[in-house]
Amino acid sequence: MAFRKRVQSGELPLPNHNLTLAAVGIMPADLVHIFASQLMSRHLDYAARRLGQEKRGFYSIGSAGHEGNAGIAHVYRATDMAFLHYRSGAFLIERLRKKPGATPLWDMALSFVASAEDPVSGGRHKVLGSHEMFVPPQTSTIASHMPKAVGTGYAITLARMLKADFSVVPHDSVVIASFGDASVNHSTAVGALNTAALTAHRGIPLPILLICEDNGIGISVPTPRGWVNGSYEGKQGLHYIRADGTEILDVIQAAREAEHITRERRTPVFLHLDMVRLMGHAGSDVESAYRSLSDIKTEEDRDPLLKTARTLIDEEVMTARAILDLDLQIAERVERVIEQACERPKLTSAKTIMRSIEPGPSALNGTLSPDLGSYVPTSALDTRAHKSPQHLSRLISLTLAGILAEDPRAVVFGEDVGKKGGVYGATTRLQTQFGNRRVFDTPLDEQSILGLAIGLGHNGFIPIPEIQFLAYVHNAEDQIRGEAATISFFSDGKAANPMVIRIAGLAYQRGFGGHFHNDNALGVFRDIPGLVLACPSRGDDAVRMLRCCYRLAREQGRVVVFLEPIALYSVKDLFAEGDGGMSYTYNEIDGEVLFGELGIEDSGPGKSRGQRKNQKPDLAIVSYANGAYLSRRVIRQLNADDGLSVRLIDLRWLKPLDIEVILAAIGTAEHVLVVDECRRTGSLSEELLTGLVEHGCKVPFARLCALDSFIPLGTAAYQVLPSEASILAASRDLMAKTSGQRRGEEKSRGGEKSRGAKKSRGGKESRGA
Ligand SMILES: Cc1ncc(C[n+]2csc(CCOP(=O)(O)OP(=O)(O)O)c2C)c(N)n1
Repeated sequence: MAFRKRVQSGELPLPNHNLTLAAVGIMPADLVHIFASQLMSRHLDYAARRLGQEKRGFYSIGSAGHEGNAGIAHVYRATDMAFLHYRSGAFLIERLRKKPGATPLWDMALSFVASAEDPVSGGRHKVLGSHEMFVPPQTSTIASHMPKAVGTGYAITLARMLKADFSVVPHDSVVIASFGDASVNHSTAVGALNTAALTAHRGIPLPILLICEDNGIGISVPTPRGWVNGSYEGKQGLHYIRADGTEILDVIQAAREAEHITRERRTPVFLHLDMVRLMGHAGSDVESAYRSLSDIKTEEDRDPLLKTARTLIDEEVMTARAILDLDLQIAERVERVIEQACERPKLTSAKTIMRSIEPGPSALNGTLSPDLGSYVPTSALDTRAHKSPQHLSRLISLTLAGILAEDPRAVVFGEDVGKKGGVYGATTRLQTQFGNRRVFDTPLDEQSILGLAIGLGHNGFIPIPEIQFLAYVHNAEDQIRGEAATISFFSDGKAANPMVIRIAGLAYQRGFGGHFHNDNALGVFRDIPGLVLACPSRGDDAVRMLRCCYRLAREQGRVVVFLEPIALYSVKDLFAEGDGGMSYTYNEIDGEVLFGELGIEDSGPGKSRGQRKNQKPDLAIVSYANGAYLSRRVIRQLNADDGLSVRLIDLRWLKPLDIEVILAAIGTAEHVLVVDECRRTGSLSEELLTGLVEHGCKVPFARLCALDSFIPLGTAAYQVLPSEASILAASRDLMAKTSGQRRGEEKSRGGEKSRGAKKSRGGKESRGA
């Protein structure tokens, strides 16, 4: 092995600095400790590569060449939360070894071989992480961890300002994020770095160390020389420090300076470390395909292990012999540990794999917390609002006030939620009541908003971020999909990113048209494992559902999306002007809607209270949000004009859908119409109808969806959305067809075969408009 040969022969790279242990202020024993971490990381890389070749290990991207980052782990405290680049293995090992009795090699080996005993992900992925040592597990998406690292920095500041006793890390902590040089160009990184700089520029303390581990290349594409320093040296709001990441004394010296600035001055530092990438990008990478051999050789000459060995020898801390002995000893230990880890059990059941992502409805049912609604306001204005009928958006702000009052961990933030009280008034007066630390405006960047939510959750808060419009969540989708929602999976349930993301969305707005403010697609949430999607269609439900959503986040660590139908925000009446059918008095709304609980409303002839139980509804309309609102109005007509008894089933909880519960609610209804205001393709009605069919539902059904169109301006929108007219028509159509069908069946029972009868059963889909 080149390392051993060169230590033996004394052919070690010359130092490019004149630092000494004494000048840097590091004890010899500490340097030996760091060196051992570097060696462990390197030998784990060798082992991972070998395991990959033997098809016994997985995902062999390594840390070789980046081991200088162990010096940063040495300088920073074990409670400084770290979101790591996938090449920060040596950092992690040095961090883990700060804990007495730690077994970093064993822990990491279990992760490499995907053993179910892996203490971090439980065998789900090779991750760099440790719950106990404040390293949230991180896998491979580059830059996606940076918004949450910035968010965690803010969360530390906020906890300190609020003197929060629930803070996970000490109030003088710093957060650390490492990333590669090509990653710096990712818009997620650019956004996070910008938010960090902007926060500092606004004079808000932000204790964050941003480490660019610059090896000059991203897979095969070189980063232009001078690009990273040219972009970040002297950038407003960021303190830039550069060091040779292959020289351990240089790293330690830079880390000490960075530590002082981040911890004492609480200012973001951009630490730019020049690294080398050894052994190619990953296990299967043939580096010689895109890099000259002489370039590869030059890099190898800068091997940080050779350089630490040289420093140890020059400073007479270790002899070459002792270094070789230590290397051999670690190599053998890694070998042993890896072989043992290969024997440990793997994950073998879907149930175990998924145990940390399945919401547990039963855990919440029956344990109402009326305390979330018991807030008594002090101002006359708010008292009046509590006691008088209010529309949806005001009821939401009153509910948020109740939550903020009851739980000091709750924080509300987003674009314009502060002074303005939200574009539609859903956060009205919250900042006045709870101050600008608990209710605040954020920069105009959805990734930063959601990253902040994740970061706040990491430090003990229960964040309630707002995304201004549904269409704009797509700008930041990965922060939900790839980050917030995955952490319980990759940590085997040891970590969570609790949050209730409030999103104003869906169509039917009058006066503020066009696609982006009326987006009607939920597909982005529907396939995210573990995510809960709630969507009320009336104000009293919104209050009671939002309370439950908050508890799902607080008590189960769930990522919850609370989708608020914009078009219903200020609707006061249901059937006629002044009837107040969509207005509710907050003080009269008790408790919660349980997770998964449907809204069931029966109406029509013979549907008086006493008779309901035994009557078969002629029709069940299954809907949600605006669809439920429009259906309520149509149902009144169906009751009065058509003499039909109708059951409205308001889904309320759009993900997960519990088909058995929905089937039970349909009960004995003779027809089912699904009214889904979202686009036909990818809409939840696809899943709903598939589920009904799979469960053997024999009731004739039809589906009314929005068309696969974007939403145009003005009244043209109604051409592509379900409307009262189309709901009415679809209901009548369904009833008429099936009565025709029944007549046919009766005929065929009388001896005459009807070919059409069977075919029409099961319901032909209706079109949207
Ligand atoms: C968002 C995203 N896009 C693409 C990739 C595929 N990918 C993995 S590593 C990498 C290069 C990263 O280079 P750099 O940031 O310089 O880090 P290095 O690997 O050199 O340490 C790419 C493109 C990814 N993991 N994530």
